[in-house]
Amino acid sequence: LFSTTPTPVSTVSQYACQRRTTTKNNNKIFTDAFEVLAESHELNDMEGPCLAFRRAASVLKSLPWTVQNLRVTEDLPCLGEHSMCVIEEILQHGHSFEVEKILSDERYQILKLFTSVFGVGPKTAEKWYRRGLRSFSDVLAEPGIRLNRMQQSGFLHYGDISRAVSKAEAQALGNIIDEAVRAITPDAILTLTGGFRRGKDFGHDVDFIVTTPQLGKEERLLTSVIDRLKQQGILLYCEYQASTFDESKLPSHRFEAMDHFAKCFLILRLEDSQVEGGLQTAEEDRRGWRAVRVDLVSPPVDRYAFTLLGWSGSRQFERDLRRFARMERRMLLDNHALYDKTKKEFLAATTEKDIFAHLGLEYIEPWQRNA
Ligand code: DGT
Ligand code: MG
Repeated sequence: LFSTTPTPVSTVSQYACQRRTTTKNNNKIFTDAFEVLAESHELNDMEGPCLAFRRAASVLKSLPWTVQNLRVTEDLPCLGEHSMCVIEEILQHGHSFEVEKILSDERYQILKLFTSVFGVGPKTAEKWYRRGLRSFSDVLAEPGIRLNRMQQSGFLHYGDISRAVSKAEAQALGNIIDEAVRAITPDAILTLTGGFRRGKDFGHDVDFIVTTPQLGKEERLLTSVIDRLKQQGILLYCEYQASTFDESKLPSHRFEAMDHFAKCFLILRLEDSQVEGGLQTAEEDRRGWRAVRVDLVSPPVDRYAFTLLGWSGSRQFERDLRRFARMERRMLLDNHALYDKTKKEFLAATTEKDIFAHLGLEYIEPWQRNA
């Protein structure tokens, strides 16, 4: 009649969207190790183990306490045998030998170096590595290699854009974009999203959503903003992608696929005088400006909430929102829409809270989404 083994009370959900994860990470020593393992598997095109380590890292990031012995991890979800071994090694020796080995591996180091260039993904990095190229100068001197425009800018501005963007710099860029957007459409909507919306102090880029209250009026907004930035002489690089959004399409299963809204990937010139407290490094101070990566996405206003939720991240939070919707609710969620497969209907939303409510999830604030 009674079960002899008590059911463990697991308070930590396997889904990041049911956990609150601030920027304070009490288990950095473990999550850094898992992230190296995840990246190493990603560079070897092994998606399964890569995601498993990312999930393990994400669970530990959500804990308000530090893991101090292996026993406490037994009730935690998403920690497989391999992850447990890594935790055990770190608890015993202060570091993981497996992780040390990866970090000192030449192939790993070179692939990390190559993929740190804007426009260079794992496939290109692998191709260069196979050709025997081992440094930036090898790549730039290799006769048969044709860099695309994005990669050329990536090398040109490498120093600047591989350096983190501060909150003050993100704020300054917000002012610049705000001025540009408002000159075109005074009632435009501009929202800072990505890592800075989650309360991070630094980011690799600055992400914004721009749209208009009047549906359809957003269609030419982004190209006008780009023209204006060009006229101001601060546009160092621009890749514009026109909208391919089709509202009759069901939400996509794949997280990795980008959304279909009009967007642009930019490199902007930020002047020292525009940043409160000035630019960060001595070299930039001397020069008087730095280059910064900026992404703008422009959805129609009736998709604003889905875009905001989708671009606020973190990536792990987004993956788990979609997985939760599919596995627990028979719903499909992406940056465009939410679809209920049982009712066979789209569920509208004007705020992020509406989307959490449709999914039957407690609302998680942006600063609690650092999964
Ligand atoms: P950062 O910039 O490194 O400080 O960190 P985040 O969180 O701002 O990351 P970022 O800028 O790469 O992307 C911002 C959000 O946009 C991210 O959390 C999810 C969304 N996003 C970015 N890239 C993709 C993508 O390839 N597919 C999908 N579905 N979403 C993406
Ligand atoms: Mg970002």
